[in-house]
Amino acid sequence: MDIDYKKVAAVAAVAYIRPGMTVGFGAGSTMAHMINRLKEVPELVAEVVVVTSSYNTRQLLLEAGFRLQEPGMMAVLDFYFDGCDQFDVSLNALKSGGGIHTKEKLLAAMATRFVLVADGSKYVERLYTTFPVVIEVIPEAVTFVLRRIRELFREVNPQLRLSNRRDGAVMTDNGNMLIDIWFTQFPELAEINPLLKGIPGVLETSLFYRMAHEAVIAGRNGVEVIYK
Ligand code: ABF
Repeated sequence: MDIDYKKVAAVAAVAYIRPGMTVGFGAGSTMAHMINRLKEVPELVAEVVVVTSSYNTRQLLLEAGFRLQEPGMMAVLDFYFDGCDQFDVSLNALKSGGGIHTKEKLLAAMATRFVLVADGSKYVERLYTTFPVVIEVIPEAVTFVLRRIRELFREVNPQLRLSNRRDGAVMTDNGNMLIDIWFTQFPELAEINPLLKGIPGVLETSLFYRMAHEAVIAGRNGVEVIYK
């Protein structure tokens, strides 16, 4: 029988949460596993305030009976948990799947502890270019941003394409567009976000550069916690 390592990691991550905490959750199936596990602990449902960047996760939290707080009312979270597509030994993470990385990155920045929760197969020595860096761009800026990216990254000549969210929607929750940047080799990771976010019209990228404090992963070796 195949073991769902996302679920194993999610169940382990729930152990961080205590009554009285304010906790943020991102999007994806790993977060759904965390919420399902939390539902089995009534005192946590009753005494943990939750925040999320994702409409789907919001629905799961409301159905589970949690008290939901709006991100705009918060400045600090005790924890922010989120899945990812891939992360490396410095806890740099690519979170390109949901198209909601702008809000996810906001909550991650608010958190005293930002914890990635994932199947161990997402943990790699160095990020692969099998995932794009996705940027959220205001619609008026798309053509300009495409041209500027080609100029800035001419040495590595990334492939660019307008993309959509996992649910097929073209516009983000914020009414903006998404551009996938496919590198054949990553430039210096530290330079990617400053270069991209320096382009007028770019809101945020799906590269979470050294933001996470730790990662809870599960695989054939059981559960491991990875620190930077
Ligand atoms: C979102 O969900 C994205 O950042 C990331 O791509 C995806 C991970 O989904 P899953 O937990 O289903 O693997 O957080």
